[in-house]
Amino acid sequence: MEVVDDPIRVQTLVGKEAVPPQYVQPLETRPQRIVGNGNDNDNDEPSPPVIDLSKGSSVREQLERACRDWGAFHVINHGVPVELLGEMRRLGRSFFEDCTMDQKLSYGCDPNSPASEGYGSRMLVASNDTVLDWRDYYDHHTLPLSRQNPSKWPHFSPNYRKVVADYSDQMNSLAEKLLCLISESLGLPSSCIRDAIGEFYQNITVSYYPPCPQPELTLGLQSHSDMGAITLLIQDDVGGLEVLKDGKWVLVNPLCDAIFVILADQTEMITNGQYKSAPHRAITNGKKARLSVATFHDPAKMKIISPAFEPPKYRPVRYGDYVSSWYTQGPEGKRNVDALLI
Ligand SMILES: O=C(O)CCC(=O)C(=O)O
Repeated sequence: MEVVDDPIRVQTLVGKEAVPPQYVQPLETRPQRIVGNGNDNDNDEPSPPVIDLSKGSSVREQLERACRDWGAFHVINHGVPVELLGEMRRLGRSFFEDCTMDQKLSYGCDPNSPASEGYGSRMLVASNDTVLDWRDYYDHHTLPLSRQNPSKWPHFSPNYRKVVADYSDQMNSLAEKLLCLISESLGLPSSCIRDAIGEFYQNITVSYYPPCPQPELTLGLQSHSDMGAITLLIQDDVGGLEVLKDGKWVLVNPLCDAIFVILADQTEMITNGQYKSAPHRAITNGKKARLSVATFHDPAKMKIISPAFEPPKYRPVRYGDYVSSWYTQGPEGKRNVDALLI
């Protein structure tokens, strides 16, 4: 990977009349909707399913349909205290809005080390020529515990580190539960996908999308599918997350107490493509800043991932090699997982 320049913090561009040229998307990837202009969600547009996890035996059937048709869905009655979701959103936003730029930069991540922990602005960018995302973020390395070092997390508020640690625990439990239910929904032993992934490597990324003067030209986050096993995402009420469904971008309506589940590439491979990882992206907003918190659950770099069904449709891959190629070439939708198809 080429050495990238020190990133511009997108927050420092707020107030400009036009976006700098490096943020202008080519015509074919520009958003089709402007959130907040009345065309947020066309009435005929399908919406990702909402699954009530307290509903006992019908949950597996609903999961099966959602995983086959969407690769993404909301869960409610998920067991995570909704106050914790609110606190995570509130403190995440406070880091970006209440800390000075010097305070934030004291946590700056290394722009030349993929997924390095800390405050950053260009995580998914392969080279200096790539169109930039209209996003700043804070990435926390939370699991396994041997990798967790809370002194690398902001401490502008006495609660921040505790909330991140509690949030990590809760997301870990929910991700385990969901992978078990997803295995069962395919007739596999409950622990099948969980065992194939092994110990979770968990990252929590708080993304902050400042108001953008030209939302019609930009993306907050380019189209990608997630690399690992399963992502659990919460957002605020602004809206801007889209998932690709049957070739069309569909807006994911913010549901305050729900958690949005996104299947990632290793789950697609383990299920031999029966369940697909969901391409998604974030669009920007002309007036309001938007916040999301995505919690990624990935295998260890040494883990070899292969399909749990015969005949396999994907070549086995060492997860570390998968990550390297993802960061070297850039995500571009699902090109990395598609490259492993036999
Ligand atoms: O902001 C969002 O809703 C999307 C975040 C996301 O896809 C990511 O962090 O990988």
